[in-house]
Amino acid sequence: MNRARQALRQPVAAMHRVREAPAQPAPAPLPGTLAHDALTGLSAQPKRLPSKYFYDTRGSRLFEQIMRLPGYYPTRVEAALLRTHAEALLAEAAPGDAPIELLELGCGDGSKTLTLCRAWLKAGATLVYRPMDISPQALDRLGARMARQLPLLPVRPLCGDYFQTWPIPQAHRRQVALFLGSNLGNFTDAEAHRFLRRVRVHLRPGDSLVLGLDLRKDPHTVLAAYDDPEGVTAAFNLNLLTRLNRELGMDFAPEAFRHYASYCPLQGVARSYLVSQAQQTVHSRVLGLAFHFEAGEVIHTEQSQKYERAGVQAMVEACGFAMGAWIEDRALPYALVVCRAE
Ligand code: AVJ
Repeated sequence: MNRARQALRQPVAAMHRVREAPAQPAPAPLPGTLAHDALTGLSAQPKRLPSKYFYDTRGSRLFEQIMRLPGYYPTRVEAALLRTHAEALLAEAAPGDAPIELLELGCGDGSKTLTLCRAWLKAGATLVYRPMDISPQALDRLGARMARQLPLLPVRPLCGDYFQTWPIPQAHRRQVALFLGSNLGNFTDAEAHRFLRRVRVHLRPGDSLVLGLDLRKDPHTVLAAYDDPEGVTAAFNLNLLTRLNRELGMDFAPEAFRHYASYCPLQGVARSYLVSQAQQTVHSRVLGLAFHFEAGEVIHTEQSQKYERAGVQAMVEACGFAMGAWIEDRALPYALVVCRAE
């Protein structure tokens, strides 16, 4: 068989990642880094990039803009639930009057939690607020805001990976962990289970985890939350390419890709993609590699699971929790779920 025929017989996947001959071969990136995840994801079929890389400085600012969009209901609905049901939540998540260590996993800008803490203090709780985040800047901003708006609340931030910085429980304190914003929905099923099990390992009987979860609803409503006419979500999605250009020396032309959002009501999953508008090849100086795109080929960049009650109950029970209170907005289905460590 001649060489040309052999080349034709190569599997298509092998042709999608072209190793160029760099002056020096790039060292294999370490697992858990952007370089590693981009290399793996862009070599895969279909291509994917992890959504956790959305949140650089510009991405975080764009996400704050998303949270103010008229169509992005989760933030507003969750904030209203926390405001309206703060006392019920306190009674469910931390019955009795032991002092509470409130651990917020991923702190965001803290406005929802500010309302919650104010209500809990007013209800007589003894409370220390421990926002956890990998971004020191986010924690600084949050700390300053809390000091201004709720000076009576002790705030002790924890910077780093949740499970590496998780504080050792104190005998007389109850830990209440908060994981809001339907952030759990970005995980695959397997990742969500693993995450919940790891949280459970750190808690003791009597402690609890409060989840904020977006629920299944009219597909039009969900889709509109991920495909705004203002184009903010598109900019948020495309910013991932700008980040790869900066951090991996890539040459993506963001205008050569388009944001595409979908919602599958059967699986209850919203998905976001970047669609290549032409056949093109993109290079990375850092990786010493090129990646080929067909016209219309997609990079899968995010999934947001929408839940239903039975599924949540099965999931939290499989992870060692008992499902406690389920506080739901009926108009725009969204729930605060108290998961009790037993
Ligand atoms: C912060 C992950 C919950 O999935 O709804 C918003 C992020 N992506 N619009 C979500 C997001 C596009 C958001 N989470």
